[in-house]
Amino acid sequence: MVKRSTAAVLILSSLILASCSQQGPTAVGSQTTAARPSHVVQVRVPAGTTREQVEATYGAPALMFDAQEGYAVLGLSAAQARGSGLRAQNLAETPESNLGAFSASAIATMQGRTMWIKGDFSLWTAEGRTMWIKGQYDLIPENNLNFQIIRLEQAHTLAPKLGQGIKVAVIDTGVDVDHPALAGSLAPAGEWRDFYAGDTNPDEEGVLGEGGYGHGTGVAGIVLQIAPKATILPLRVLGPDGSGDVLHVAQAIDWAVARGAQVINLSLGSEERSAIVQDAIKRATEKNNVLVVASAGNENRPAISYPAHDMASGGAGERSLSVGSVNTAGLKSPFSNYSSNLEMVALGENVYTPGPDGMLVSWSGTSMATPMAAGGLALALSQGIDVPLKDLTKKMAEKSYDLYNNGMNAPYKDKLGKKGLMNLEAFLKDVLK
Ligand SMILES: [Ca+2]
Ligand SMILES: [Ca+2]
Repeated sequence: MVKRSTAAVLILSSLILASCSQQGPTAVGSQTTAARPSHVVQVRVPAGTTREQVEATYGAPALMFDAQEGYAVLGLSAAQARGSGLRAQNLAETPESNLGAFSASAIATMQGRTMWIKGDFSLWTAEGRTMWIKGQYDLIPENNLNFQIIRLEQAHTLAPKLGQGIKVAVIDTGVDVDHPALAGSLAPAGEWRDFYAGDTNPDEEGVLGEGGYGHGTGVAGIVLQIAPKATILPLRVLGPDGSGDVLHVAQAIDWAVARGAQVINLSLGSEERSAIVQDAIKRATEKNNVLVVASAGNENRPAISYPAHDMASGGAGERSLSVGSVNTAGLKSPFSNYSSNLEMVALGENVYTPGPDGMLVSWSGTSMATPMAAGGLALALSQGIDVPLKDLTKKMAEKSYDLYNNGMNAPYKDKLGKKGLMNLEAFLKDVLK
């Protein structure tokens, strides 16, 4: 199980995970086949209506349906989205293009090497959840500087429950469910889901160095480096190329809420606002008190991706946090999107984390900064907070380091968060009981 072969170092070229449309895969041997319609649209459902009635009314399958909440999401063909073949055309909302609308927010892979060559793996097992023996950051020493900057050691002293009892949903490419670094940290298998393929096993699929393979494992591994006793709920919505559908992202958010996730990590984004995904986030945050973090995206644009885009203000601003990336000098990462509605940044360059097949890999992207925030929120929640839950994400942003002193980051003034870089010690001192 523990791989001790000679460390094969694999240098992989940088790549951008572009969002692109794709044909739906056929789920082999799975319980259900993933629904991958061309378009989706949300409709209101009057009280007492059944799913069958909705489907009969529109002549389209209701792929999400909740009569209590009063909504259904219909899967439409391209022709139906254009206005033919749908029985009821008085749609309140415009059909959204479904396929491949979201993509993982990691610009770069990484060096990959076999993990655990130093024999430290026992620290990752179910029995030994404490990451940092003797206060030294020596399990993945490449991360030491990153973690010193965000004050992780002090955070672990302040929040010794280390995320215990907090379920963090990682909605992503799946995870390597057999990785020794995740052993004992995953939610019960009955709660796992692969929305992309339509089965119950969210194991990563793909080839290391291609597309999004390993992205979700890396994200989960970062959450656990910050909050070593948190529980990861792996939900797969992104395919091997790192892109995924509106429908699956929305379904996964609802699923995470129903399975008791307290934090949802979305290291993914889209240039288009999805009303369906926004509504799912609203149900999570406003109705169910779940905290949602999302990445700003990696196109070096003066605008951040959706759903992060809508997390700064209004009702959608509470219990949510948009996260961009800076380097260890506090300067904007070359890839990170930036905007006056970006709330905070963390460290997203060359972050080392578990990869599929027992590997250790390094990634760069706002995708890597985001789970640092998710882990920090899990630390706070496990320890018990002294502020209203709705204010917790705002506090995290407020207690971050100022990144604009002395003209620093001048071209991006107030666009890497009002303050800037996550500081877990200052955050926890402010919010813990
Ligand atoms: Ca699967
Ligand atoms: Ca917010």
